[in-house]
This record gives sequence, structure tokens and C-alpha cells, in this order.
Amino acid sequence: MNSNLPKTIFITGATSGFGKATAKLFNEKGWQTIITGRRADRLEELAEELGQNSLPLSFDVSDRQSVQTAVKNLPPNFNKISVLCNNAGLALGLEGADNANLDDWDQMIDTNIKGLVYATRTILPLMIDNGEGHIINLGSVAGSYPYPGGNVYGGTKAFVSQFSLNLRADLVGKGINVTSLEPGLAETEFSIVRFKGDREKASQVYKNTKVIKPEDIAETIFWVSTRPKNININRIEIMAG
Ligand code: NDP
Ligand code: 8X3
Repeated sequence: MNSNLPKTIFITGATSGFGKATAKLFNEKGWQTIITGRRADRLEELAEELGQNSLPLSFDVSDRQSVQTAVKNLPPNFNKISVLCNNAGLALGLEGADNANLDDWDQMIDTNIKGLVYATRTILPLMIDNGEGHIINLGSVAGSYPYPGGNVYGGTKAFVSQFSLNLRADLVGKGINVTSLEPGLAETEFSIVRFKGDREKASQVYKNTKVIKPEDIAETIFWVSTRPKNININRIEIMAG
């Protein structure tokens, strides 16, 4: 492979928060970005800002067929993926387990677990063919430290952490790195989504806290992606200061 060609990062959930900041930073650094998410209008707007090195693909990551179709139809100049950033995810609700909404639980499992697994399983063979790659999965401190109402969200993120280590076990010697990045409180649209559009309630979550910024996570993803290949960063936990 010609090492002068720009590298490509495939980012799930690039319409907001960490994913959007990551797309902007990698674009600035000269990478090609494949930006994905359900909201096509936001993707088009971001793609316009990023320019010709960016490819917007709108699909729901929890829909297996859509993930496979999107990857199968990648144009040849975008199908050598150096980094897959499995970032799309969400928390819904903060009710205790006896009151929580089962549809919310389904959606978190479908997105945070199944979506991440679909993207990984679909893109991994391309990385194996290229003999290099890096999968960076967005876990959370909620996967290690339980809190009331975290129930299924925390469970999905514990899956991400353990799945990352198991992927690593399968990929040793194949030139593919795997990292689980596990942040704490960061101000994005995360809480607005969790509280179903209640911005006032969402803003209370970050009151009097020095929160993590999306740009902090983007910089960490860039740092992880640019380490020498003789090391693998297994797991990074970042909490608000
Ligand atoms: P945002 O709500 O700002 O962004 C979430 C992104 O995920 C959006 O781009 C959204 O795109 C995408 N997404 C959600 N569901 C789907 C779906 N079914 N298909 C495709 N894309 C989807 O939140 P954050 O940036 O904070 O969250 C990013 C990741 O980081 C998540 O996995 C979250 O769990 C994790 N995280 C967040 C923390 C925080 O405090 N903010 C801390 C630790 C981890 P669209 O709606 O357009 O589909
Ligand atoms: C998001 C961080 O602490 O709100 O994963 O669950 S937390």
C-alpha cells in the first residue's frame, strides 16, 4: 500500500458529540473520514464543511443489513479503513430497573451492543485483507462503576469493554489493534437524548462539574490511532476533572 495516501477513519455516530469532533480533528490532520449516523441532513452539512476527503453515509447502525450494504458499496478510494471508531450509542432513561421502559432497553442493546458488533464484523475482513487496522470502541465509566438507573446502559458498556479484550485475543498477530475508550461525564447531546429532549433536565447533569469536552475525546482517539504498531492500548478510562 502506498503510505503517502491519506488514511481513512470510519466513524459511527458522527452527527454529534464525540463522533463529530473526531471527524473534524482527523480531517484537519489530513485523514479521509467516513462519517455515519441516522440524521442525513447533519451528515451532509458536516461533509460540506470537511470537503472532498469526507464521505457521508446515512444508516441506522442497529440495522444489520444497512451496515452491510453501506460497507459493501464503499467506493474503492474509501475502502482501505485504517481506523474503525465504534462510537454510535446512547442511554435512554434513568429509571430504576423495576420502572424502566423495555423499549428503551431494547434500543440501547440494539445500538450499543448489536450495532457495534455489526460494524466490527462487517469491517474487520477489510482490515484483515489490508493487513492493518485499529478498532476503537466507545465504552464508558458506566461499564465499570454502577449507578442507580444505569442498569442496561452500564451493562451495554461492560459488554463493550469485555468484547474489546476478546477481539484483541482473536486479532493478536494480525496487525489489528483494539482499544476500549471509557469516558465519564462529557457534555454532548448524550443527556438530551437520555432525557428525551428535556434540555433543562439534561443541563442539570453537568452543573458545577468540569466536564470532558468532545474535543478531548477526539484528541485521545487521534493519539491512540497514531501509536506505533508494536504496542496496543487496551483500555483508557478518562473522568471529568
Ligand atoms: P451524542 O448523543 O452527542 O452522539 C451520539 C451519536 O450516536 C450521534 O451521532 C447519533 O447519530 C449516533 N447514534 C445513536 N443511535 C444511532 C443508531 N441507531 N445508528 C447510527 N447512529 C446512531 O452522544 P456522545 O457523543 O456523548 O456519545 C458517543 C458515544 O460515547 C456513545 O456510545 C456514548 O454511550 C459514549 N459515551 C458518552 C459519554 C458522555 O458523557 N457524553 C461518556 C462515555 C461514553 P444519529 O442520531 O444521527 O443517528
Ligand atoms: C456516559 C457517562 O456517567 O453518564 O457514559 O454514564 S455516564
